[in-house]
Amino acid sequence: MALRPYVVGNWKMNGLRASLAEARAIDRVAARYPQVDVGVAPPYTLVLALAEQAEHSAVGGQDCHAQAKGAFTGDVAAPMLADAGAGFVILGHSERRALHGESDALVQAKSTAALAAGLGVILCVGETEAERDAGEAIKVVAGQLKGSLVEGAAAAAKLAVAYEPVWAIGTGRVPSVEDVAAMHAAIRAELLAFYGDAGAAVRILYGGSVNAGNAVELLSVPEVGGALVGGASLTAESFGAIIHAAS
Ligand code: G2H
Repeated sequence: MALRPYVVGNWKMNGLRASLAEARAIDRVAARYPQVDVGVAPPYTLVLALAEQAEHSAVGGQDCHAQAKGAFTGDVAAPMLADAGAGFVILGHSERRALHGESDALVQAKSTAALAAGLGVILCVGETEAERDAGEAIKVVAGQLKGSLVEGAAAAAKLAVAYEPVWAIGTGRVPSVEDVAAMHAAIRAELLAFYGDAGAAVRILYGGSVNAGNAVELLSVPEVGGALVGGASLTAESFGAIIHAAS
């Protein structure tokens, strides 16, 4: 099954109102590639403004709470993201798992909340360097999927999985093409086992030091259906080159 390429920028904790101009430039690039689904996940403070100006790209959150509302100071709920114009949310990013202690069960609860709010979910998984060195990368990622996927074909239809090896994030290092291919094939197998036929339509993105120079090679790997991009998504020039590579 040929799936539409999906390229998503994760701006992490970067971006002020001045960045709205860069987002407009990204949106203009997206307009030139209607065959590619393009998304940008800015900090919460910019979600509404980006969503109001975006015409050819989707806007997403980088996290959400597992509850729809309540006394959770500092948190943002999935319905709030949807209300601000977000169409998706990134969940389970390794920075959330490492710095905020997020477990697979919490990521699953957040995914349930996001789906209930009508948001698409980009579920991040990935092994640490020690886990890869121990030969356990595929086992670790399979465990993360089993622990955090939400059941049902409706959930599968709103899901993308992002494979992001922790040791490749922001480091300039990327796995070999063979290792990416093996992991993406393993993720596809897990999705088919969990969702049945609906698992074939879930896009599997690669993330971790994707840039304009390596995007063509990474995106040509079987089962790599797009990219989750951090640093290189902050300018329309570099992100645009990655969108072009996906087209
Ligand atoms: C991985 C990625 C975006 P970067 O976290 O999610 O960031 O491309 O900077 O490694």
